[in-house]
Amino acid sequence: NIFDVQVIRDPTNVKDCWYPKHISDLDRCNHLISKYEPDLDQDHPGFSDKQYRKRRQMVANIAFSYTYGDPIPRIEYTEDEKRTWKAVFDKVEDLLESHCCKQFRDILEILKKEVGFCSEKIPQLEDLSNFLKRRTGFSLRPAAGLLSARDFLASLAFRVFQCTQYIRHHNAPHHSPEPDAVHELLGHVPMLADPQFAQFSQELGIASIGASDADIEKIATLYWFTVEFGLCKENGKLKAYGAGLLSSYGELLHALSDKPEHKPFEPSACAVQAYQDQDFQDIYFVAETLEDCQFKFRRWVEENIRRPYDLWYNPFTQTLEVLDST
Ligand code: TIH
Ligand code: FE2
Repeated sequence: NIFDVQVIRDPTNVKDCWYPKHISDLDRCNHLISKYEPDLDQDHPGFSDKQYRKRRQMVANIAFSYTYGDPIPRIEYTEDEKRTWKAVFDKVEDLLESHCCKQFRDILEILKKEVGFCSEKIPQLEDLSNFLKRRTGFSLRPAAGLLSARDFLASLAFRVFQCTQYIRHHNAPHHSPEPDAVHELLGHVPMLADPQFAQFSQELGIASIGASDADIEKIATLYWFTVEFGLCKENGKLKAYGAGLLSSYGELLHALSDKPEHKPFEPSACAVQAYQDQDFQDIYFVAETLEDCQFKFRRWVEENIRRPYDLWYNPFTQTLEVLDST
């Protein structure tokens, strides 16, 4: 079983004494959390579909053999997979004006013009990675599944976004219990092409480097309620900017309805809020603006995350450097 690699590589040894210093060290930041995989989770829509599981493993294998600097291998997607992409894409487009934030709407236009983003074909990671490099310096690398929060957040410090490449099961296009390529490409990529949001994402990553397990949990929770499931205001109306909403028309409708609770974004409350990772959220945090969310997060990090050193990312060498405070 290819998922056994997580047992061989022990993440607990990594955390105290090791963190990625150069972008190529992300080759070692790929520990998987396998609880929601179709092989193990009976509620997964692909659990009883042998063919789906085989396909999933094949695509995941690309990520297992990927190393820094490789072009991301292209995938020939099946007709089923293309239909699933189209079903989500078309539906989200219907909800674009009424439900999605301006940053997302604007960049979707650019993606359509510049890389032929459309409902008819599933974009390739390599093409979108190149697009992002030009826009914000973000790049993508393939991931085999859901990664540990520590590894996933660490990659953000390097402006690297780890992306799954397989497609959700065709029986449940409206919501996937785990990340898939529809979620990454439709939900995350447009937002990572926005300079301010890219900066915020990187700051989440840098805050996580060398943090304690308890702090990682808080930063991951903040990540969850912002980058994944964040709402913001636009001319007094609620809009979605979280990728988990922008790639799930089921939850997008739910999030802006009056069913869930909406709370103002406040990092110290948000960081300890219990979250739902199998179904729609019961609660969403609403930012005044994305800038406001970034400022509040920054202040929270300064006041709450203690580390014996300061770090900054040197983009010329793609290295995290320790700032000597003595
Ligand atoms: N629920 C999201 C979707 O259907 O697109 C995928 C996920 C985002 C975060 C966790 S799972
Ligand atoms: Fe995500």
